[in-house]
Amino acid sequence: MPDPSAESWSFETRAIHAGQDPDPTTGAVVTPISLSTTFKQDEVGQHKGYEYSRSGNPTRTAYEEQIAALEGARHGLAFASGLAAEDNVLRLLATGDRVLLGNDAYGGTYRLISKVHTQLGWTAVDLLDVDALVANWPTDTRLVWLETPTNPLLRCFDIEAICAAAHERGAIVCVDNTFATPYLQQPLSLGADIVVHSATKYLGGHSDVVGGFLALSDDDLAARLRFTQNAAGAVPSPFDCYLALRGAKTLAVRMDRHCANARAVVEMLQSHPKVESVLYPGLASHPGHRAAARQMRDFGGMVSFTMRAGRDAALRVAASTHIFTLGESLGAVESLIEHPGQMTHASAAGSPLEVPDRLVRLSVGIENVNDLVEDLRTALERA
Ligand code: P1T
Repeated sequence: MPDPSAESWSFETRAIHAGQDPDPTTGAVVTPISLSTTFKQDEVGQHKGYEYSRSGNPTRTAYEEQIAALEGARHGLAFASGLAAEDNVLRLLATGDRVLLGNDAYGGTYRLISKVHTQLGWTAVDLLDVDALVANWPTDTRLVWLETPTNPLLRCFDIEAICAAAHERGAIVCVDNTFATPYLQQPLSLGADIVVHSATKYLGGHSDVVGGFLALSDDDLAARLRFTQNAAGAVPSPFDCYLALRGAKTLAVRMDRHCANARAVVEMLQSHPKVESVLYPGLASHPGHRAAARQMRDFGGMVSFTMRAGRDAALRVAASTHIFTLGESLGAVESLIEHPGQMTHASAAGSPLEVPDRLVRLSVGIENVNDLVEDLRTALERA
Protein backbone atom coordinates (compact mmCIF):
# COMPACT_ATOMS: atom_id res chain seq x y z
CA MET A 1 0.00 0.00 0.00
CA PRO A 2 1.38 3.44 -0.86
CA ASP A 3 2.44 5.70 1.99
CA PRO A 4 -0.79 7.43 3.11
CA SER A 5 0.99 10.80 3.39
CA ALA A 6 1.67 10.58 -0.34
CA GLU A 7 -2.00 11.31 -1.06
CA SER A 8 -1.60 14.98 -0.21
CA TRP A 9 1.65 15.40 -2.14
CA SER A 10 1.78 16.72 -5.67
CA PHE A 11 3.08 14.59 -8.51
CA GLU A 12 6.72 15.68 -8.46
CA THR A 13 6.98 15.16 -4.70
CA ARG A 14 5.42 11.69 -4.88
CA ALA A 15 7.90 10.70 -7.59
CA ILE A 16 10.79 11.47 -5.23
CA HIS A 17 9.32 10.42 -1.87
CA ALA A 18 6.43 7.95 -2.19
CA GLY A 19 7.58 4.54 -0.96
CA GLN A 20 11.05 5.98 -0.41
CA ASP A 21 11.39 6.77 3.29
CA PRO A 22 15.06 6.80 4.34
CA ASP A 23 16.22 3.32 5.37
CA PRO A 24 15.25 2.91 9.08
CA THR A 25 18.41 1.02 10.04
CA THR A 26 21.05 3.19 8.33
CA GLY A 27 19.31 6.41 7.35
CA ALA A 28 20.30 5.86 3.71
CA VAL A 29 18.37 8.39 1.63
CA VAL A 30 18.57 6.31 -1.53
CA THR A 31 16.51 3.09 -1.58
CA PRO A 32 18.98 0.20 -1.16
CA ILE A 33 19.17 -2.57 -3.77
CA SER A 34 18.08 -5.50 -1.65
CA LEU A 35 19.67 -8.58 -3.18
CA SER A 36 18.77 -11.18 -0.58
CA THR A 37 16.58 -13.89 -2.10
CA THR A 38 15.36 -15.10 1.29
CA PHE A 39 14.44 -13.48 4.60
CA LYS A 40 14.87 -14.77 8.16
CA GLN A 41 11.76 -15.93 9.99
CA ASP A 42 11.75 -15.71 13.81
CA GLU A 43 9.30 -18.56 14.05
CA VAL A 44 7.67 -20.39 11.18
CA GLY A 45 5.46 -17.83 9.44
CA GLN A 46 6.71 -14.91 11.56
CA HIS A 47 8.66 -12.47 9.44
CA LYS A 48 8.98 -8.78 8.65
CA GLY A 49 6.79 -8.88 5.53
CA TYR A 50 9.25 -10.66 3.26
CA GLU A 51 9.84 -14.40 2.84
CA TYR A 52 11.21 -15.03 -0.62
CA SER A 53 12.20 -12.45 -3.20
CA ARG A 54 9.89 -13.63 -6.00
CA SER A 55 6.92 -13.07 -3.69
CA GLY A 56 8.14 -9.71 -2.41
CA ASN A 57 11.33 -7.68 -2.26
CA PRO A 58 12.00 -4.40 -0.43
CA THR A 59 13.41 -2.59 -3.48
CA ARG A 60 10.44 -3.76 -5.50
CA THR A 61 8.03 -2.58 -2.79
CA ALA A 62 9.54 0.93 -2.89
CA TYR A 63 9.21 1.05 -6.67
CA GLU A 64 5.68 -0.42 -6.62
CA GLU A 65 4.56 2.19 -4.08
CA GLN A 66 6.19 5.01 -6.04
CA ILE A 67 4.50 4.24 -9.37
CA ALA A 68 1.16 3.38 -7.72
CA ALA A 69 1.26 6.81 -6.06
CA LEU A 70 1.94 8.46 -9.43
CA GLU A 71 -1.05 6.73 -11.03
CA GLY A 72 -3.30 7.51 -8.06
CA ALA A 73 -3.63 3.75 -7.49
CA ARG A 74 -4.04 1.75 -4.28
CA HIS A 75 -1.94 -1.09 -5.72
CA GLY A 76 1.17 -1.32 -7.88
CA LEU A 77 2.69 -4.51 -9.28
CA ALA A 78 6.04 -4.64 -11.04
CA PHE A 79 6.92 -7.16 -13.76
CA ALA A 80 9.96 -8.21 -15.75
CA SER A 81 8.65 -6.55 -18.93
CA GLY A 82 5.63 -4.70 -20.26
CA LEU A 83 4.48 -7.87 -22.01
CA ALA A 84 4.82 -9.88 -18.78
CA ALA A 85 2.53 -7.33 -17.09
CA GLU A 86 0.06 -7.62 -19.99
CA ASP A 87 0.21 -11.42 -19.83
CA ASN A 88 -0.85 -11.27 -16.17
CA VAL A 89 -3.89 -9.17 -17.05
CA LEU A 90 -4.92 -11.60 -19.80
CA ARG A 91 -4.70 -14.48 -17.30
CA LEU A 92 -7.67 -12.93 -15.49
CA LEU A 93 -9.87 -14.11 -18.36
CA ALA A 94 -11.46 -17.52 -18.90
CA THR A 95 -11.45 -19.60 -22.07
CA GLY A 96 -13.81 -18.09 -24.63
CA ASP A 97 -13.85 -14.61 -23.10
CA ARG A 98 -13.40 -11.85 -25.66
CA VAL A 99 -10.93 -8.98 -25.72
CA LEU A 100 -11.84 -5.83 -27.63
CA LEU A 101 -8.53 -4.46 -28.84
CA GLY A 102 -8.12 -0.98 -30.26
CA ASN A 103 -7.12 -1.32 -33.94
CA ASP A 104 -3.84 0.48 -33.35
CA ALA A 105 -1.54 -0.92 -30.65
CA TYR A 106 1.98 -2.15 -30.03
CA GLY A 107 2.65 -5.14 -32.32
CA GLY A 108 3.78 -7.27 -29.37
CA THR A 109 0.47 -6.71 -27.58
CA TYR A 110 -1.42 -7.86 -30.66
CA ARG A 111 0.89 -10.90 -30.89
CA LEU A 112 0.38 -11.78 -27.21
CA ILE A 113 -3.42 -11.62 -27.47
CA SER A 114 -3.79 -13.30 -30.87
CA LYS A 115 -0.92 -15.83 -30.88
CA VAL A 116 -0.27 -16.73 -27.23
CA HIS A 117 -3.64 -16.40 -25.48
CA THR A 118 -5.34 -18.44 -28.19
CA GLN A 119 -7.97 -19.57 -25.67
CA LEU A 120 -9.44 -16.05 -25.85
CA GLY A 121 -11.52 -14.46 -28.57
CA TRP A 122 -10.46 -11.03 -29.79
CA THR A 123 -11.85 -8.35 -32.06
CA ALA A 124 -9.97 -5.31 -33.33
CA VAL A 125 -12.20 -2.25 -33.06
CA ASP A 126 -12.15 1.44 -33.91
CA LEU A 127 -12.30 3.04 -30.47
CA LEU A 128 -12.66 6.54 -31.94
CA ASP A 129 -16.34 5.96 -32.67
CA VAL A 130 -17.86 4.98 -29.32
CA ASP A 131 -21.43 4.93 -30.74
CA ALA A 132 -20.45 2.40 -33.41
CA LEU A 133 -18.51 0.46 -30.79
CA VAL A 134 -21.57 0.19 -28.58
CA ALA A 135 -23.84 -0.71 -31.53
CA ASN A 136 -21.58 -3.64 -32.49
CA TRP A 137 -20.58 -4.74 -28.99
CA PRO A 138 -19.85 -8.50 -28.84
CA THR A 139 -21.77 -9.85 -25.83
CA ASP A 140 -18.91 -12.16 -24.71
CA THR A 141 -16.54 -9.17 -24.22
CA ARG A 142 -14.85 -9.22 -20.81
CA LEU A 143 -11.93 -6.88 -21.40
CA VAL A 144 -11.39 -3.72 -23.44
CA TRP A 145 -7.73 -3.08 -24.16
CA LEU A 146 -6.73 0.37 -25.25
CA GLU A 147 -3.64 2.41 -25.69
CA THR A 148 -4.08 6.16 -25.78
CA PRO A 149 -2.09 7.69 -27.43
CA THR A 150 -1.62 4.57 -29.55
CA ASN A 151 1.57 3.07 -30.84
CA PRO A 152 2.45 4.14 -33.54
CA LEU A 153 -0.43 6.24 -35.00
CA LEU A 154 -0.86 8.27 -31.77
CA ARG A 155 -4.65 8.10 -31.88
CA CYS A 156 -6.34 9.21 -28.70
CA PHE A 157 -9.53 7.75 -27.25
CA ASP A 158 -12.07 9.00 -24.78
CA ILE A 159 -11.19 6.88 -21.76
CA GLU A 160 -14.19 8.01 -19.74
CA ALA A 161 -16.77 7.22 -22.46
CA ILE A 162 -15.22 3.83 -23.28
CA CYS A 163 -15.08 2.85 -19.59
CA ALA A 164 -18.73 3.82 -19.09
CA ALA A 165 -19.77 1.74 -22.13
CA ALA A 166 -17.67 -1.24 -21.02
CA HIS A 167 -18.85 -1.20 -17.41
CA GLU A 168 -22.51 -1.06 -18.47
CA ARG A 169 -21.86 -4.24 -20.47
CA GLY A 170 -19.95 -6.15 -17.80
CA ALA A 171 -16.42 -5.69 -19.17
CA ILE A 172 -13.35 -4.22 -17.51
CA VAL A 173 -10.97 -1.76 -19.17
CA CYS A 174 -7.20 -1.92 -19.24
CA VAL A 175 -5.44 1.23 -20.46
CA ASP A 176 -1.86 1.06 -21.67
CA ASN A 177 -0.53 4.39 -20.39
CA THR A 178 3.02 3.89 -21.67
CA PHE A 179 2.98 6.79 -24.16
CA ALA A 180 1.23 9.31 -21.91
CA THR A 181 2.77 8.37 -18.54
CA PRO A 182 0.95 9.19 -15.28
CA TYR A 183 2.34 12.72 -15.48
CA LEU A 184 0.25 13.49 -18.55
CA GLN A 185 -2.76 11.23 -17.99
CA GLN A 186 -4.21 9.19 -15.13
CA PRO A 187 -6.65 6.63 -16.56
CA LEU A 188 -7.87 5.28 -13.19
CA SER A 189 -9.34 8.70 -12.39
CA LEU A 190 -11.28 8.44 -15.69
CA GLY A 191 -12.80 5.05 -14.83
CA ALA A 192 -10.18 2.56 -16.06
CA ASP A 193 -9.87 -0.63 -14.02
CA ILE A 194 -6.21 -1.39 -14.72
CA VAL A 195 -3.33 0.70 -16.03
CA VAL A 196 -0.47 -1.11 -17.73
CA HIS A 197 2.99 0.23 -18.54
CA SER A 198 6.01 -0.78 -20.40
CA ALA A 199 8.30 0.70 -17.72
CA THR A 200 11.07 0.19 -20.27
CA LYS A 201 9.94 3.50 -21.76
CA TYR A 202 9.27 6.84 -20.00
CA LEU A 203 9.06 5.47 -16.44
CA GLY A 204 12.61 4.13 -16.59
CA GLY A 205 13.49 6.87 -19.04
CA HIS A 206 17.12 5.99 -19.79
CA SER A 207 17.01 2.92 -22.09
CA ASP A 208 18.75 0.78 -19.48
CA VAL A 209 16.00 -1.38 -17.98
CA VAL A 210 13.21 -3.57 -19.36
CA GLY A 211 10.17 -3.60 -17.08
CA GLY A 212 6.41 -3.68 -16.84
CA PHE A 213 3.90 -2.32 -14.37
CA LEU A 214 0.25 -2.68 -13.39
CA ALA A 215 -1.52 -0.01 -11.33
CA LEU A 216 -5.06 -0.40 -10.02
CA SER A 217 -7.31 0.38 -7.06
CA ASP A 218 -9.73 -2.56 -6.99
CA ASP A 219 -8.67 -4.80 -4.08
CA ASP A 220 -10.08 -8.07 -5.49
CA LEU A 221 -8.54 -7.62 -8.92
CA ALA A 222 -5.26 -6.62 -7.27
CA ALA A 223 -5.26 -9.78 -5.13
CA ARG A 224 -5.81 -11.93 -8.23
CA LEU A 225 -3.03 -10.17 -10.11
CA ARG A 226 -0.69 -10.35 -7.10
CA PHE A 227 -1.37 -14.10 -7.03
CA THR A 228 -0.32 -14.58 -10.66
CA GLN A 229 2.62 -12.19 -10.29
CA ASN A 230 4.00 -14.62 -7.70
CA ALA A 231 2.63 -17.88 -9.12
CA ALA A 232 3.78 -17.29 -12.70
CA GLY A 233 6.87 -15.46 -11.43
CA ALA A 234 7.67 -12.86 -14.13
CA VAL A 235 9.10 -10.41 -11.59
CA PRO A 236 11.87 -7.83 -12.13
CA SER A 237 15.23 -8.12 -10.38
CA PRO A 238 16.00 -5.78 -7.46
CA PHE A 239 18.50 -3.96 -9.69
CA ASP A 240 15.84 -3.47 -12.38
CA CYS A 241 13.48 -2.10 -9.71
CA TYR A 242 16.18 0.29 -8.52
CA LEU A 243 16.84 1.58 -12.04
CA ALA A 244 13.14 2.09 -12.79
CA LEU A 245 12.54 3.79 -9.43
CA ARG A 246 15.53 6.05 -9.98
CA GLY A 247 14.40 6.92 -13.50
CA ALA A 248 10.83 7.71 -12.46
CA LYS A 249 12.02 10.32 -9.92
CA THR A 250 12.63 12.73 -12.82
CA LEU A 251 9.55 11.81 -14.87
CA ALA A 252 7.86 15.22 -14.57
CA VAL A 253 10.83 17.31 -15.67
CA ARG A 254 11.68 14.92 -18.48
CA MET A 255 8.09 14.88 -19.77
CA ASP A 256 7.90 18.67 -19.84
CA ARG A 257 10.99 18.76 -22.07
CA HIS A 258 9.86 15.80 -24.23
CA CYS A 259 6.58 17.64 -24.91
CA ALA A 260 8.25 20.98 -25.69
CA ASN A 261 10.79 19.38 -28.03
CA ALA A 262 8.08 17.35 -29.77
CA ARG A 263 6.11 20.54 -30.47
CA ALA A 264 9.11 22.10 -32.25
CA VAL A 265 9.73 18.93 -34.27
CA VAL A 266 6.04 18.81 -35.28
CA GLU A 267 6.19 22.42 -36.47
CA MET A 268 9.18 21.73 -38.71
CA LEU A 269 7.68 18.49 -40.11
CA GLN A 270 4.40 20.22 -40.92
CA SER A 271 6.15 22.77 -43.11
CA HIS A 272 8.40 20.26 -44.89
CA PRO A 273 7.42 19.50 -48.52
CA LYS A 274 8.57 15.85 -48.37
CA VAL A 275 6.30 15.09 -45.41
CA GLU A 276 2.79 13.97 -46.33
CA SER A 277 1.13 14.03 -42.90
CA VAL A 278 2.16 14.57 -39.30
CA LEU A 279 0.53 12.49 -36.57
CA TYR A 280 0.57 14.23 -33.19
CA PRO A 281 -2.21 14.43 -30.56
CA GLY A 282 -1.62 18.17 -30.15
CA LEU A 283 -2.74 18.95 -33.71
CA ALA A 284 -6.37 20.05 -33.88
CA SER A 285 -6.92 17.87 -36.97
CA HIS A 286 -5.57 14.73 -35.27
CA PRO A 287 -7.97 11.82 -34.60
CA GLY A 288 -8.90 12.05 -30.93
CA HIS A 289 -7.39 15.51 -30.38
CA ARG A 290 -10.39 16.66 -28.36
CA ALA A 291 -10.26 13.66 -26.05
CA ALA A 292 -6.52 14.17 -25.66
CA ALA A 293 -6.96 17.86 -24.84
CA ARG A 294 -9.52 16.94 -22.19
CA GLN A 295 -7.74 14.04 -20.53
CA MET A 296 -4.04 14.86 -20.97
CA ARG A 297 -1.94 17.59 -19.37
CA ASP A 298 0.14 17.87 -22.56
CA PHE A 299 0.48 15.86 -25.77
CA GLY A 300 3.61 13.82 -25.22
CA GLY A 301 6.98 13.23 -26.82
CA MET A 302 6.03 10.75 -29.56
CA VAL A 303 5.58 12.00 -33.12
CA SER A 304 4.87 9.98 -36.29
CA PHE A 305 4.80 11.11 -39.91
CA THR A 306 4.33 9.69 -43.38
CA MET A 307 6.58 10.40 -46.34
CA ARG A 308 4.98 11.63 -49.56
CA ALA A 309 7.36 9.52 -51.69
CA GLY A 310 6.46 6.27 -49.94
CA ARG A 311 8.18 3.39 -48.17
CA ASP A 312 11.71 3.73 -49.56
CA ALA A 313 11.83 7.40 -48.60
CA ALA A 314 10.63 6.50 -45.10
CA LEU A 315 13.39 3.88 -44.83
CA ARG A 316 15.97 6.40 -46.07
CA VAL A 317 14.98 9.07 -43.51
CA ALA A 318 15.13 6.50 -40.72
CA ALA A 319 18.69 5.62 -41.74
CA SER A 320 19.90 9.20 -42.30
CA THR A 321 19.70 10.96 -38.94
CA HIS A 322 22.65 11.30 -36.58
CA ILE A 323 21.21 12.45 -33.26
CA PHE A 324 17.99 10.47 -33.66
CA THR A 325 19.31 6.90 -33.34
CA LEU A 326 17.71 4.24 -35.53
CA GLY A 327 16.33 1.72 -33.07
CA GLU A 328 13.27 0.17 -31.44
CA SER A 329 11.87 1.39 -28.12
CA LEU A 330 11.04 4.91 -27.02
CA GLY A 331 10.60 7.21 -24.08
CA ALA A 332 14.20 7.75 -22.99
CA VAL A 333 16.36 10.85 -22.82
CA GLU A 334 17.93 10.16 -26.23
CA SER A 335 15.92 10.61 -29.42
CA LEU A 336 15.08 7.52 -31.47
CA ILE A 337 13.73 7.02 -34.99
CA GLU A 338 12.25 3.87 -36.48
CA HIS A 339 10.18 2.35 -39.28
CA PRO A 340 7.22 0.66 -37.50
CA GLY A 341 6.20 -1.46 -40.52
CA GLN A 342 9.50 -3.34 -40.58
CA MET A 343 10.49 -2.99 -36.94
CA THR A 344 8.18 -2.63 -33.90
CA HIS A 345 4.98 -3.57 -35.76
CA ALA A 346 6.28 -6.27 -38.10
CA SER A 347 4.23 -8.83 -36.14
CA ALA A 348 1.02 -6.98 -37.09
CA ALA A 349 1.62 -7.34 -40.88
CA GLY A 350 -1.48 -8.66 -42.63
CA SER A 351 -3.67 -8.03 -39.54
CA PRO A 352 -6.22 -5.29 -38.82
CA LEU A 353 -3.40 -3.55 -36.93
CA GLU A 354 -1.02 -3.34 -39.90
CA VAL A 355 0.63 0.09 -40.14
CA PRO A 356 1.32 2.17 -43.29
CA ASP A 357 4.70 1.37 -44.85
CA ARG A 358 5.48 5.06 -45.44
CA LEU A 359 5.28 5.75 -41.70
CA VAL A 360 8.23 6.92 -39.59
CA ARG A 361 8.01 7.09 -35.77
CA LEU A 362 10.04 9.44 -33.59
CA SER A 363 10.65 9.31 -29.89
CA VAL A 364 11.69 12.91 -29.30
CA GLY A 365 14.31 13.02 -26.57
CA ILE A 366 15.47 15.82 -24.32
CA GLU A 367 18.55 16.92 -26.27
CA ASN A 368 18.80 20.53 -27.46
CA VAL A 369 15.73 21.22 -29.57
CA ASN A 370 17.56 23.10 -32.35
CA ASP A 371 19.98 20.20 -32.79
CA LEU A 372 17.05 17.79 -33.07
CA VAL A 373 15.17 19.88 -35.62
CA GLU A 374 18.31 20.39 -37.74
CA ASP A 375 19.16 16.68 -37.62
CA LEU A 376 15.73 15.76 -38.95
CA ARG A 377 15.65 18.52 -41.54
CA THR A 378 19.02 17.39 -42.93
CA ALA A 379 17.86 13.74 -43.05
CA LEU A 380 14.69 14.78 -44.90
CA GLU A 381 16.74 16.72 -47.49
CA ARG A 382 18.72 13.53 -48.17
CA ALA A 383 15.72 11.18 -48.34
O1 P1T B 1 8.91 -4.14 -24.38
P1 P1T B 1 8.08 -4.34 -23.13
O2 P1T B 1 8.63 -3.69 -21.93
O3 P1T B 1 7.73 -5.79 -22.92
O4 P1T B 1 6.69 -3.55 -23.38
C1 P1T B 1 5.81 -3.86 -24.40
C2 P1T B 1 5.02 -2.64 -24.79
C3 P1T B 1 3.77 -2.44 -24.25
N1 P1T B 1 3.03 -1.36 -24.55
C4 P1T B 1 3.48 -0.43 -25.39
C5 P1T B 1 2.61 0.75 -25.71
C6 P1T B 1 4.74 -0.55 -25.96
O5 P1T B 1 5.15 0.43 -26.78
C7 P1T B 1 5.55 -1.68 -25.67
C8 P1T B 1 6.89 -1.88 -26.26
N2 P1T B 1 7.15 -1.09 -27.40
C9 P1T B 1 8.31 -1.05 -28.10
C10 P1T B 1 9.38 -1.78 -27.79
C11 P1T B 1 8.33 -0.11 -29.24
O6 P1T B 1 9.41 0.26 -29.73
O7 P1T B 1 7.25 0.33 -29.65
